[in-house]
Amino acid sequence: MTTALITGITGQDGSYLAELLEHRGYTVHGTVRRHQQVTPTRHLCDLTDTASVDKVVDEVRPDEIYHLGAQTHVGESFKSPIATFDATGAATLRLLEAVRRIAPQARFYQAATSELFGISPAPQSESTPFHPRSPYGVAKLAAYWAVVNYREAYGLHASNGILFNHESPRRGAGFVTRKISLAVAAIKRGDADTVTLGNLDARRDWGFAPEYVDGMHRILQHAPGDYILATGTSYSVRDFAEHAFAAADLDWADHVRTAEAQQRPADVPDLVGDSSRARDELGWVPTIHTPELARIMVTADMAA
Ligand code: G4F
Repeated sequence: MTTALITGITGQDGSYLAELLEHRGYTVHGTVRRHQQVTPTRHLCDLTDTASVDKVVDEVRPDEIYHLGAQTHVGESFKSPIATFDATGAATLRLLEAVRRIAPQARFYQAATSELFGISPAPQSESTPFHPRSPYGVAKLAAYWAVVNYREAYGLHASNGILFNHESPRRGAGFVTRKISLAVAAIKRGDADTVTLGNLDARRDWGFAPEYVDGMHRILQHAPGDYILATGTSYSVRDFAEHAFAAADLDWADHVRTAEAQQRPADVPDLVGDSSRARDELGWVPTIHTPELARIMVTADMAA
């Protein structure tokens, strides 16, 4: 039986990935940050503490590691840049060091991100230059190169999945898609009348998270390398709001307000991924695009 270790197992991607791997016959372990959540397969682990990271790798001795745990809020990273770097950049190095010393045969997946591309023009592929625009992006850039370095220097089976935005009804409320879908549901119920957003012009390539965790698994079954997962389509935040409100028979323009306070010191204007490599080498093909995604999220929040 194959044993997997997922850092960040309680997050959107971690929860979908755990379900997928268990369905495929894996024994799945995960790291959690709170004592109350500890079970025989859920290990208390602080990714900013080297001894804690070493301990979990030693206890689990995984065949596959999916490193998803991080401080993943881009806006928040401007307020806590150093804590973000530690939990997102240095943590990856801690885990790679633990793998190199304790479980060098383990396959290692790192949750890289389209935020690496920042202001590089769309569409972005694996050969597009990186130009991150936030402390989060900078930390993820360090993590990306740490994975490449440990692959080249020590021969680890280590890969980066450069995932473009991927969402679902399990997405945290601090991300723009879920903020909008929750607001639509609240407005429809009569509990609110407006939602206040920041940059409506930012364009993202939004896909459906369950399809992306399948891509993560495919990446680790292949020779190590770096892969983009994206739909290849681009919509603005305004477009997403329009689709989400329309799914509840509402007009977004009646309910969306904007405020300077929601803007970031630097934003990423336009992300559209070219995932040809993943399609060709992994057979990974996403099927859900932004209009359907918005409908799925709004329907789930209205039913909750
Ligand atoms: O939903 P967002 O916060 O996601 P963002 O910044 O693209 O990052 C997400 O995707 C990355 C993959 O590319 C991950 F690496 C990362 O961890 C995270 O999961 O913001 C999307 C866009 C931004 O341009 C932001 O400025 O929406 C804009 N936006 C406009 N109003 C807003 C809001 N974002 C948030 N969170 N809240 C708003 O009110």
